[in-house]
Amino acid sequence: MSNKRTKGVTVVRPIVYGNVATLLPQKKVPDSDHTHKWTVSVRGLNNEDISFFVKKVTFKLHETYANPQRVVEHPPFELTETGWGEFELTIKLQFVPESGEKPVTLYHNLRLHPYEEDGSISTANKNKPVQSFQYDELVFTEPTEYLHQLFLQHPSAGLQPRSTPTNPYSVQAEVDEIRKIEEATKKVQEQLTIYKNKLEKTTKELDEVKAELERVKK
Ligand code: SLL
Repeated sequence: MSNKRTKGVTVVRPIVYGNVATLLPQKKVPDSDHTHKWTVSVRGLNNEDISFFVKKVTFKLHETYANPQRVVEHPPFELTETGWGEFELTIKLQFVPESGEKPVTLYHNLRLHPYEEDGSISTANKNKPVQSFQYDELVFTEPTEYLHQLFLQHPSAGLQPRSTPTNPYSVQAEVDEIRKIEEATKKVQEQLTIYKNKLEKTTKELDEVKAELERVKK
C-alpha cells in the first residue's frame, strides 16, 4: 500500500462528539468551587471504533485549568474533569501518520446545565445528567491508498433507519431535522414579507405626511 492518492474517491466517516455532565454532591471536592463532573468524548457513530485511523485526540480546555492541553492516545477518546463553568472546548483529531491527513479541529460548547427552550436554566432538572452531543462527518477527499484500504477493512454501518434510546442519529432524525429547518425558513420568510409590507406602508404614509407638510408651509 502506498501514499499515492486514490483519484475520484471520497470517504465519509460519521463521528459523534460532545459531553455528559452531572452535578457533584456538595463538598465532594474539598476546598474547591467545582460543582460538576463532566466527560467529553469523540466516538464513532453506533460506538464504532475510530482508533484504526485516529491516532490521538487533544482536548484543549479553558485556561483556568492546569495543563489545559490534554492528549488522549488510546480509545476511548474521552476526558473526565470537574469544574464550575461552561466554555468552548477545542478537540483536535490527529490521524495515523501513514494517512498523510492534516489534523482536524472540532469545537464543542461544554454544557453543564439543563437549559430550557428559552435559554434559562431549568431548576426542575437540576439533578439530572446533562448531555450535549453533535453528529458530524469527517470527509476524506482522495485519501491515500493506505487510508482507503483501512476504511475498506473497517466499514461503517452508517446511519440506522430509525433512532433508538441510545442512538438518536438516524435517517429518520435527519429527515425530521431537515423538515424542521424548512418550516423555520418558511416562517422567517413569512415574517419578512409582513415586515416588508409594513415598512412599505409606513414609508408611503411618511411621504404623504411630508408632502402635506410642504403644502402647509407654502
Ligand atoms: C465562565 N467563561 O465564566 C466561563 C469560563 C471556566 C471554567 C468557565 C476551572 C476549574 C478549575 C473551570 O471550571 N473553568 O479551577 O480547575 O463561566
